[in-house]
Amino acid sequence: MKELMKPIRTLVDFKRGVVNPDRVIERKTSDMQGMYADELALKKLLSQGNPFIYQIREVNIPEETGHIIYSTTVIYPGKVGDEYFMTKGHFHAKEGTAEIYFCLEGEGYLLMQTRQGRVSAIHMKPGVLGYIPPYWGHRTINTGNKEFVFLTLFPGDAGHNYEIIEKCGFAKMMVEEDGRAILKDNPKYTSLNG
Ligand code: S6P
Ligand code: ZN
Repeated sequence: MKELMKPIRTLVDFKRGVVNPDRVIERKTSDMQGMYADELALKKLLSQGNPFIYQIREVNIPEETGHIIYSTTVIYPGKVGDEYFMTKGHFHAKEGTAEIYFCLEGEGYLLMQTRQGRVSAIHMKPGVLGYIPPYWGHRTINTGNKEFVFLTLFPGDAGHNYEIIEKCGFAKMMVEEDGRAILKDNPKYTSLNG
């Protein structure tokens, strides 16, 4: 029998996320190349200091069946052209695994998409829990003017597949128009089915 793992106590600050993470992953503008519709606006932002877009604060949990991995993400406020700061987005490598997102601070959208191009979006604000069913790729977008912070929980063996989104993008994008966040067709989207 495997040795029993010890229980873990994690302190989560609603404004900053996991207080003492084992690992912090930072994504800058340069990590998001090809993901925004307005490539000139992205280049401009790169020349203006390559700002951080988001940060993930992770706790060490074994990436194995039976475990539940959890972490917090902070997406900073900002835009690339008219398009709001967002995460890269991914499918789980084991696509039949679900995930829970729980908003702690700020506001934004949880944008989801199937391999067939079906799209769904949930407006997130503190207290809203978004359930991502199996087989839905997911990306989050900060449409507010302060940090958008959320907690995520997913099966230990889910894994991540970034390639589909890197190759095809999302069918929809979230842009500011007349001071409001609206969901528009993404001109750069290419369907997986050709
Ligand atoms: C992991 C979960 C989140 C994201 C994080 C950053 O399954 O969905 O923790 O990893 O929000 O997004 P991304 O797309 O860069 O991994
Ligand atoms: Zn995920």
